[in-house]
Amino acid sequence: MSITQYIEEKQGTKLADLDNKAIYLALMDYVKEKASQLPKNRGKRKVYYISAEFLIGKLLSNNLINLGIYQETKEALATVGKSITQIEDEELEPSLGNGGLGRLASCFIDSMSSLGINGEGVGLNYHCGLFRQVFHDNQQEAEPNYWIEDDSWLVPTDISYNVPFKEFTLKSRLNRIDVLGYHKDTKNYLNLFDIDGLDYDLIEDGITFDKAQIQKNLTLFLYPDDSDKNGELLRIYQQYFMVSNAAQLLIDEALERGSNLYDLADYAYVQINDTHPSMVIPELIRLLTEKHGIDFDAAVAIVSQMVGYTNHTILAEALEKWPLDYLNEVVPHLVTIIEKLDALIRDKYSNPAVHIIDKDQRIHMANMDIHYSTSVNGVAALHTEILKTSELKDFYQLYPEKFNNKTNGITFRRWLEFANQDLAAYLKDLIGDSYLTDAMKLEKLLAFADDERVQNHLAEIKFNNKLALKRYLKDNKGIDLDEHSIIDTQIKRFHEYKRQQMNALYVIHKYLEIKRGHLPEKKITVIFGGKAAPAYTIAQDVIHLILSLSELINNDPEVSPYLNVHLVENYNVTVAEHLIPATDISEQISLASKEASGTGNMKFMLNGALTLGTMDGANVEIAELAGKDNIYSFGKDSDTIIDLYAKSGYVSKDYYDKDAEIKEAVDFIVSPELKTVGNEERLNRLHHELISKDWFMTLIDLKDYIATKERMVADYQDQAAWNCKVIHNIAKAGFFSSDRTIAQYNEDIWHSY
Ligand code: 26Q
Repeated sequence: MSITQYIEEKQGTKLADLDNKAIYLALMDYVKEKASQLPKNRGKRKVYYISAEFLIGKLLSNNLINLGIYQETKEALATVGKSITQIEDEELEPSLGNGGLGRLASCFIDSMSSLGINGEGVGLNYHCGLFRQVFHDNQQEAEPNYWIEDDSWLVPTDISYNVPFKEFTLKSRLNRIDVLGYHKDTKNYLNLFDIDGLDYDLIEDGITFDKAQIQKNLTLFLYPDDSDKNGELLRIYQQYFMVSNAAQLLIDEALERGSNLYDLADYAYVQINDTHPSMVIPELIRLLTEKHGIDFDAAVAIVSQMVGYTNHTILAEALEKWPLDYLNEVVPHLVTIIEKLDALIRDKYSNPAVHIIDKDQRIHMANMDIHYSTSVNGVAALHTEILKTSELKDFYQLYPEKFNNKTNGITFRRWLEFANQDLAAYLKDLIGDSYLTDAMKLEKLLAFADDERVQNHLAEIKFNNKLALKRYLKDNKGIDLDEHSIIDTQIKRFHEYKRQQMNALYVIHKYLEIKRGHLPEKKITVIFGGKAAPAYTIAQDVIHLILSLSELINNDPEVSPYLNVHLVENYNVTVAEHLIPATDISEQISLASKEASGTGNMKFMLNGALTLGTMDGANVEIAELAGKDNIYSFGKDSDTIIDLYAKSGYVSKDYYDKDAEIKEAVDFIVSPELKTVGNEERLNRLHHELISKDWFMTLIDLKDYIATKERMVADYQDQAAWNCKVIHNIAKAGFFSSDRTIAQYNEDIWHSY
């Protein structure tokens, strides 16, 4: 039944008579009904991908594409004078994630469905999710991000579990979202557990709320402020609620499919996405022993055969270490199990670095994961090497066979087929559409690298995407984009190690050059997008610096014809889908060794932007694949940086003192010009931070960064050479398909067939 017929039959009305919202809702129902008829994937060993985040993005268009009815829907809408973008605008973007880790989980569930793997996501249904970012006085403010409407993609189920905490038991309910594969007639689920009795009235000002009322707040926010003890306890409540539900679901489903639980590992595999779901290990052991009468040692052996741990970071502060006392307050029944797991390790190994509970009575979640799992993986080749040789060295010596690399990937359905429809169509003309299911086929493009017609056509597509971005930014974000400028984009969470501040210093340098009369041949628009954690002061200061620069520069008639700066409010998946296809320069400038992988870097590459990056994370693999001549690398390498940290050998003030250009740019942060638009306290603090500490070494790479960016901007003038590089990048992006990543997880870790 077509959508037009569906609306006539189901709703007794005509497509032409519906407004945009009603059309959106009708299309959602239509897709949900089609999805409900698809059978679940059925491999014997089912994968449970447990994650605190799923940054799924809007679902309508993606589902239409995967069902193979996107074009016909577009055409049906055209007959009543509507465009599908108008309808997409009606959908609220789910707010269940924060950054790379959550977006990766979403690409992975898409790929599991597209490959027909029996694999599901398990997480929480946060009603206000991650905060909505708004700017006031050039500063970030946080608001609740309600995203669940009366009609949504969530499908209620009657599945419910009792989750026992020390003081009370909380009943869960499960909502599901169908996860469709690309042109597949089977599906999987994203399982999102929730509580009844959530109370929005607990929310006070902005995103502050009464953190003590667990029974009413557990699924209100993702990453509630944990700067006080109540906040930390709430995170433990959330994590335990998530994994207890996952473990109960997994055991129930295995029993239903004939497991005797001693063979549970034949029926289930749990992938732990960073340490947030680590409590699933003791929880599974608890359920097997207390509820199902299996003895402790046998339960440990069973669970150790069905768990894998993915590490996404080497930043010490992100590796969770929960005080034993806190767990005792929330889930004392897990503490006894964790103590036993620790005792088993202490019997075997005397090295305190590999114990689970440290001398300060803190539980190292990653350590528990590594001991009681079959697999430990990093998310890019360099990252995995750093884990093996430095961060997790002691563990690598114990279990070399567990360590493996799974370089991240992205789903090409969302990040090419949907987000860049003109490029996708042109690629089909040139090389056919096999690249959609076999991404390595993109290499066929190499044959056209020097073809002037193809180069020109790609440039035209890029320009049209800039025009589309201009419309989007004008209508939704109050930004006036110059479509004739070079678009230089840095989109990611604000964090010092990602070094948005280095990009801002380039902007200052350029501004001063223009003021001195050194005018660039081509205008540059530097675009930022991203949120900063509300308690992360320096990251907030960097946001403030960029917003202040934006006000100063865009309003300066001498400068704005050559340079613009924008920070897009409330960056999310939808914003990324508009920015990435329109971008020329992809900023991937983290301090080498600090960015585990990055996935935005892959999206830009696939969409024909050239990378300006350090040799960090997956940038290293991008450089190897695309060829050194086709990306712009700069900066110190990871060995040098790791060595500098080991020797405490970096002194930012030395760089500031010895180079007039660096000093000039840094000092502009506290200049009278900037202080007229900015907040003195924030600017002073950031200036001081850069000179006196600069923990993530902004100044060490600044000169090289500026020089490389200038070379890049100059190279842009030779459009034939530039687009030849673009073609090399697109052609070699196939490796970064999440279908490849997931096939490798399955082959090496999950064995789900
Ligand atoms: C930890 C403790 C307390 C509160 C919060 C957290 C916390 C929350 C979120 C720690 C880490 C995260 C998210 C990490 C993340 O997104 N990492 C990114 O993962 C991507 C997918 O693998 C990589 O590409 C990025 O390099 C990595 O930064």
